[in-house]
Amino acid sequence: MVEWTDAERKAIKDVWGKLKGDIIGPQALARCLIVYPWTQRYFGSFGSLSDAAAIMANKKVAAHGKVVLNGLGRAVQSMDDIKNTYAPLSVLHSEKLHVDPDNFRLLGDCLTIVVASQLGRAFTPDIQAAWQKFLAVVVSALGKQYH
Ligand code: HNI
Repeated sequence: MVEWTDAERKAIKDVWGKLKGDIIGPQALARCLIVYPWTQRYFGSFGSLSDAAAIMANKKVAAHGKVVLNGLGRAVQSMDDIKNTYAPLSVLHSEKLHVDPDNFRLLGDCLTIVVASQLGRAFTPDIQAAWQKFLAVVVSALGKQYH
């Protein structure tokens, strides 16, 4: 069971409150597909992902980026039970989508970069530390149902 300090809880809720999900989600997913091109293999039904411009302009990528960010919102709302909250999502990514769980961390890193660029100076080392801990818990929970 993960322990959160009051400062960590506040930092994560504050960051979440500042994020423009409609922008951050699409940007993070697009960045992941561009920086780590092997992640494209799971999105064969999304149309053209032929280069960075195509990925950034792809409406299905943008829509799915919002879905992923909404999924992350569920973890923010249930910080004390992320593992159980994410159990069905973990099963889905493992058994149906067959997503290599290493990719969760890669998407998380892209998300952090996009968050940092949106928050600028407000993304202090302390805030980043809480945010990375939160993402590490999310990544671990998403990987829990793999066997
Ligand atoms: Ni992911 C579907 C959340 C990482 C590939 N993913 C979802 C859905 C949510 C979600 C929510 C929709 C589920 C449903 O329809 O019931 N995914 C998340 C979260 C992370 C994540 C919170 C990490 C932070 N997913 C990844 C990664 C990949 C990925 C890293 C592949 C590289 N996800 C998918 C695919 C789908 C998906 C593929 C199905 C898309 C579709 O609509 O066909």
